[in-house]
Amino acid sequence: MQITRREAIGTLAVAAATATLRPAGAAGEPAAPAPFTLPPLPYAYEALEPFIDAETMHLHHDKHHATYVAKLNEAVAAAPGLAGKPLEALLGDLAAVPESVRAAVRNHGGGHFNHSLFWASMKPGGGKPAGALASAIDGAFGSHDAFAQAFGKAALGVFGSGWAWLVAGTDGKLAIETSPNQDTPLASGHKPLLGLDVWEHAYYLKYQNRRADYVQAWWNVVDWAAVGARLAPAAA
Ligand code: MN3
Repeated sequence: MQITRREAIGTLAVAAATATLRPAGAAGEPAAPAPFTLPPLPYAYEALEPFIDAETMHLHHDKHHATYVAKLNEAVAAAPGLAGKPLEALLGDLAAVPESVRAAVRNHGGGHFNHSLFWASMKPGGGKPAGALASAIDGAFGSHDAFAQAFGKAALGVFGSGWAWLVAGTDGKLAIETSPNQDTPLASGHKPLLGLDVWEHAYYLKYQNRRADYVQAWWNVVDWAAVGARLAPAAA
């Protein structure tokens, strides 16, 4: 079997990268296994059709989200003091994360957190807010339609890549906010209840530049029961 020069170089590069990820412990044991894992989708890839297409779900979950998880684990492995800390704690106090890995934790840890919440905020069939959540939305925004309009406007206003959020603030009141890149509401002490990914990778295959159509379609697959379940702990 012939090994091309390119393959040989690739193999060496992988070996070198692996070696740097495994600082020798006293007994030469490999570093502890990285703790963060890619959660499986709670539904089939095609379950959100026709609003979100299966190909986008495959790429978005299996490639984009998986990469955030892998790079977050690399960052945590490079800063041993972070091992075992919950992701929410890291993202809620980025100043406490060593500067050498702070940007990586912010970007890839944020990516992991945001996407985990995103998958768990959708389901086929969607629905409408009910109970305490519906009351809180009416109280904060006047009506569900007024909320949806304001949220959509915020989502369309995100310049470049980012997220639109429904959050519970430190006072427990509901609010709409946006974040750039993979920044999370946790960084400002807010509890995210619902997030919409408006990076182009979330919609470009099906909607191209029509972000407004994507936002409008997304309302059909929001799992309001899941959002409502986050409300009680947030307000407590
Ligand atoms: Mn995304």
